[in-house]
Amino acid sequence: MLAAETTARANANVALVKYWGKRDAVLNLPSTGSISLTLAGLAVEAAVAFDGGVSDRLEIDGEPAGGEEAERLRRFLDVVRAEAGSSSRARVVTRSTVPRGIGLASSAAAFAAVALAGSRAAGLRLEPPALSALARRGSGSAARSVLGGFVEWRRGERPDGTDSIAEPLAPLDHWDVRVVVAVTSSAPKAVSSRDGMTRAAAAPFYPAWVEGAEADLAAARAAIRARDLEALGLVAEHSALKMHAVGLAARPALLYWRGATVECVHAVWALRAAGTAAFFTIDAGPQVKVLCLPADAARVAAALHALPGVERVLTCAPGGGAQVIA
Ligand code: 2P0
Repeated sequence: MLAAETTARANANVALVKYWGKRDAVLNLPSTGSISLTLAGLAVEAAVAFDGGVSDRLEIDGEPAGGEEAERLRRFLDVVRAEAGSSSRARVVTRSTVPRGIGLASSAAAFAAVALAGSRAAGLRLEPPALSALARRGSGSAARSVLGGFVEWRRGERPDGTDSIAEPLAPLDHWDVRVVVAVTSSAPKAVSSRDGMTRAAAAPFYPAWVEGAEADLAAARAAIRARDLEALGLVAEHSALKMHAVGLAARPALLYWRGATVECVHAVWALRAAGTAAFFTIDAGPQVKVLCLPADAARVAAALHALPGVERVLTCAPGGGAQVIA
């Protein structure tokens, strides 16, 4: 007997120590662990019902899903069906408050929401570790969006990935910080994260990237525990710059930045030189995300907004984990 339609909501997350490279591309097992902060307000809601029919019917933000996006969602529904021992086709409707395809982690929020809604709709009640492992199959970073606040996704050692799951590093109320997002381009990115990771893995600096991860993870864990913004911010900048440096040395080279991205980096360093604790990170796109304290968020947002090429600025507080809402 299959459950009726279930709706779940999940937030995007920003990695402070990055996931960039896979040890298994089918199971989305990472070469390194990563640490993130889940962000309030950048959410995806997913309604899923396994209601039979001849094929999966998929709607994303009011439009029928197509192409690679639809294929990826169908493959993920096959994983949910395999876990639930079901062959029933599904109806999936997702609605996003994250601008899509511009490097604001909409796939993390989407696959975390579909994993929760889909597993419940298929009659499964997964605990967070199993839910994280399921979400990971849709998109690696979705493993982290299952949980709220500061989260670590463990690399894991097992070939089946059962130990490559996200764990909470601190409860949501442990430390109130802000992430100010400067959007420098709304154009869809030219190279997907998946392809970027494949290219990076063949780059000459990749072994150094993997080797440095454990030290970065340890520093970030300690900084979060101690609520030490400078320590966390400095390791976040270092992790992001190393990730992008690996891409620069790849063949063909991988450069996600635009001119305004670089201007944001300099603006963050200028804020810091003038006494404001602000630290950037950059994902697989040209947007810049700036970690700061709540009291400094308006100043940081104003400084970024004033830069030529910055289209808009969003300020996000820490957000909660994935939830069933209907
Ligand atoms: C992260 N990114 O840790 C890194 C940093 C982008 C840069 O995870 O192939 O959509 O689905 O596992 O999770 C974005 O990549 O990639 C990402 P897949 P995903 O947030």
